[in-house]
Amino acid sequence: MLNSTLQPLSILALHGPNLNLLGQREPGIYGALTLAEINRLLEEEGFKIQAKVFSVQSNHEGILVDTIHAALGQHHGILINAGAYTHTSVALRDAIAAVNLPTVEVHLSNIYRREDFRHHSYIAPVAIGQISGFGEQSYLLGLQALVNHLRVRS
Ligand code: CA2
Repeated sequence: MLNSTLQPLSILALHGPNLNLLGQREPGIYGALTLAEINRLLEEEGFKIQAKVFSVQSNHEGILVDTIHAALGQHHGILINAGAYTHTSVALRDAIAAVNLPTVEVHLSNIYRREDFRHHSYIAPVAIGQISGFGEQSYLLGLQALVNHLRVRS
């Protein structure tokens, strides 16, 4: 069992399908930064607030589920952009509920200004909160909110 009063906190940043293409396609929707650049920003922000951020990206639902399971006992919280699985995956939702780690859902785009099918999130009901629409800032705001939640709670 991890003791969340110990410094620094350990955070899993989980990126879902197609996010490996960031910076290469559709910059008008998802911005110009690559995933590696976003991960670097997360590491830098984490350093400032004493949180070590470990980033994983997968295009495969089962790997994302396995990674969430493996987070138990390894990380204090999860920052997740589940990509399109946000709108389809009961399996990801169940995995987050099962490990019961504080989880913040983030999206680069504002999913509520887009197609109707993006308006529903299976993750939202098992997340402590959701940040959507601020590009890479969504990740940084989400990290700050998650770390603040973990520190206040402990
Ligand atoms: O806005 C977000 O962060 C999304 O989670 C991104 C997902 C989308 O399915 C969600 O509705 C909202 C899509 C990620 C695809 O990423 C790409 C990056 C570059 C080029 C093409 C896709």
